[in-house]
Amino acid sequence: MVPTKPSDQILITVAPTGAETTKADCPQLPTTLDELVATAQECEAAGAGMIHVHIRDGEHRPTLDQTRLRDTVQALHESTGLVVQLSTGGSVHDPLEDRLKVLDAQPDSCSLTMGTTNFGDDVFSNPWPFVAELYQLSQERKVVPEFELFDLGQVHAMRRLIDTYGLPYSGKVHCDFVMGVPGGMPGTAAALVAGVAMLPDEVTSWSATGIGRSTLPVALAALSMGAHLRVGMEDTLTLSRGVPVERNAQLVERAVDLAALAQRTPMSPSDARVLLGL
Ligand code: KMH
Ligand code: ZN
Repeated sequence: MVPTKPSDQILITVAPTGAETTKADCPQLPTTLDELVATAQECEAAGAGMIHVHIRDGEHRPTLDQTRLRDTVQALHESTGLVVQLSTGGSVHDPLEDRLKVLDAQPDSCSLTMGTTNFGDDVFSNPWPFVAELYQLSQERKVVPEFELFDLGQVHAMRRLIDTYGLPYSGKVHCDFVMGVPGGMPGTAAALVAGVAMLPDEVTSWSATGIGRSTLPVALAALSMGAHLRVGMEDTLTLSRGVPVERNAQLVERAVDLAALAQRTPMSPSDARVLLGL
């Protein structure tokens, strides 16, 4: 089991947009490049060190368009210091070949989900050959993967991946528990404890995020175990029952406040780069 040694610093990752919420349902969701950049700047000022990015097209629909991805990485690098992580998960409708091409946009980091998960009424497809190809591509291209764990079996798959293909190019292994997706593991302290107990020894850092109503229970459980946090409108659209999130920075600010209670201070983007081996 990976020791959860207390650290006085915490990496807060913001996932501001996601691929599942429509602009029509949530007009405050940052879907244009200008909105994304403004959100990123505000979240960096509030304490975020990394941004997990999904982009949208001119109609606010999820896209993996290469030009838009490259422009987004460039704009975020020019206007913030944040570690830029592009989603390779995309939306549940994105073809695997388009998801592999995300690395062409040369992000600092990419998400890399460790297996297929029922995702509400849809299926988030991550067959083993795809996972293995994407991982080897991240090694070749020197992109730091963040291993996304939606279920306990995926912790074991990460073990298999590292045993088969070795460490990421950075030598660091950072993973993120994404909990409470209908079809994945529940967003509970018990599930998090079980997942952490299964982490390979090679893991050097881990974070957690809880979807919807599990956001706060997962954040509090993760903080109690010395973990890092991911927050953002990809994962939750309310601050409390009936109170919508108006700005992603509100969720970052809340994470900073919770971390302060645990006597942890937010990591700067440059410290985040050290943590991730960038
Ligand atoms: N949109 C979900 C189906 C990732 O970004 O890598 C997948 C997802 C995971 O959000
Ligand atoms: Zn995502």
